[in-house]
Amino acid sequence: MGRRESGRRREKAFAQGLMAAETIYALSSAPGRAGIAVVRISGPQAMRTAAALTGKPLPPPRRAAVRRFVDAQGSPIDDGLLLLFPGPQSFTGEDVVELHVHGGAAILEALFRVLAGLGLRAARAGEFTRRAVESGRLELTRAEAIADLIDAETEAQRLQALGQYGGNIAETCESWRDRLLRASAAAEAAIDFSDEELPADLLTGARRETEQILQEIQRYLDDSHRGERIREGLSLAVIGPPNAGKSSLVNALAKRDVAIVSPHPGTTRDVIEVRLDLGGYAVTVADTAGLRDVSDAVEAEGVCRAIERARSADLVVLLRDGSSNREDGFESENFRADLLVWNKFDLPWPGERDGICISSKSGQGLEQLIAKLTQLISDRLGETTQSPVLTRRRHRDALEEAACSLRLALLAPSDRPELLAEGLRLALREIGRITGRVDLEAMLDIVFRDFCIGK
Ligand SMILES: Nc1nc2c(ncn2[C@@H]2O[C@H](COP(=O)(O)OP(=O)(O)OP(=O)(O)O)[C@@H](O)[C@H]2O)c(=O)[nH]1
Ligand SMILES: [Mg+2]
Repeated sequence: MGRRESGRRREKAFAQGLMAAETIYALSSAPGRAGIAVVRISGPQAMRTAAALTGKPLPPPRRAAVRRFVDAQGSPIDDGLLLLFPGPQSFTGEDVVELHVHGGAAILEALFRVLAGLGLRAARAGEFTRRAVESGRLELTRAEAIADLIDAETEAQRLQALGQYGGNIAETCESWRDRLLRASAAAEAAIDFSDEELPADLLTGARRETEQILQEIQRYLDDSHRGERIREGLSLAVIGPPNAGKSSLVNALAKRDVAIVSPHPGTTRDVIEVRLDLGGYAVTVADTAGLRDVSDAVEAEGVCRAIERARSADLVVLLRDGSSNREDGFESENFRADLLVWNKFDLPWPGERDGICISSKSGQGLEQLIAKLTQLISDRLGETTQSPVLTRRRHRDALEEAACSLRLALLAPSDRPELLAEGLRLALREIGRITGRVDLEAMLDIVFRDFCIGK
């Protein structure tokens, strides 16, 4: 490390030390008019602040007390509840105070003015959770799970985030860490001591354990990105000939007018996306231009985009007009689609149709279609209650690096235990990064980039 670099690190550590000593506050409930607003305070001045705000003896820890909150002159701000969580048994590990006041803009404005007057600082996005991680109260993966819980829009996302908050990934990483540390100790011993001084199967045992862990990590990596897909949502493309009713179907699924519908073939030109909750899964549904040979340059571009989207989507629904007698050229065998759906069931049909039959207009068959799509998604993702999954690119990258180091470690010849030890060391480092045991500061910046204020 260069001198400048080390100087910068010292500066950063110093600034963080100062920051940690600051007492912070934030509105932890949603902004806007509300019955109740929860304001959270964390830091060394928290208890003193609570006393100054109430002018009364403080209630016992974790017991709600009704108090009148007052400003520096003793003028009332509002009546509410006061709750104290002395550190280190608090969310952040510091002294934490919660004020439940009425959720009005003027009350909060007055309260924040008093808090600022007492020398407190408004919290930055994610700062409470960040302090919890820094004080060792929370692993990084559980901090990420809090952000995911807040952002969860669907049942699958909620269950997955809850599982991660419960320690799914963290516990697995910790157990790999423990086992790798033991294997590592064996490899280090083999470097320092001669064969005669060591148990005969010490190194073979360490290698066997390394192989086993490598297999387990590989199983996690081979999960077809299930966790990331649940978190970020799957993509579904609706494609088909012009006028089949693709835009009408997307509107019916979204229960609102997202795309323009008209009797003119070639209405939709761009890919129009809408995010939906389909049977508990987050899905981005794409309406696309009707596929046909066209000379119009704009529509041709739309057709190209539709095909591209169909190629990249996780699921493709081919929608055709069941009422039409005319051949549309979309025989399912020459077109890759996960589901064939016939539309316009409300009109007279020339004959039996093979596939799901719906009417985007009347809503007939839509429930059946949604059930079928949900089943396809869940088949693809597996049950959400199944074994823990990687929910972020960050986890996957670290595990891929760890697997790579373990593979190299296993290539080490038996008379070169130092190579085995080095591979294990590198793998340990990568796994430690997932939970924040290693490189905590660097990881914090990455993880807390997309947090909200008051968390
Ligand atoms: N009777 C009936 N008409 C429908 C149904 N779904 C759509 N339509 C009509 O079919 C016409 C075309 O509908 P769109 O949803 O615009 O079709 P599209 O597949 O998006 O067409 P393009 O964007 O041109 O590719 C409109 O006049 C709709 O009102 C249905 O279930 N029943
Ligand atoms: Mg359309």
